[in-house]
Amino acid sequence: PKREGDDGLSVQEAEPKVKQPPLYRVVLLNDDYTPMEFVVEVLQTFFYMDRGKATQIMLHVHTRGKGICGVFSRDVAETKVDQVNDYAREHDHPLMCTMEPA
Ligand code: TYC
Repeated sequence: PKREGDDGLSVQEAEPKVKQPPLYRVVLLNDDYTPMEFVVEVLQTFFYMDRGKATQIMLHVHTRGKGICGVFSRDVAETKVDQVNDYAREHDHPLMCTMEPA
């Protein structure tokens, strides 16, 4: 940073770098086969929603095609996506979860 009397030649000072980590939306996609109750259970289990909030998000996804489950750092978002997709597959449901830059 320039200061008065700074000829810019003496010292290379470090800028105070306060870079926020990029955030990602975890998105749930609608399909015709996954039971509504299963989706509510997923939202409660992996996103710590209460039953009312989980039902609201599930119905939003059901009617609008997709919906945001939460916003997280990349590592956490990737883990959530894998947890949901693995859990859905284990139960033979086609439910799909993805992530996108927030
Ligand atoms: N559309 C599904 C049904 O009618 C319910 C559903 C909701 C599925 C949300 C996926 O992400 C989803 N049984």
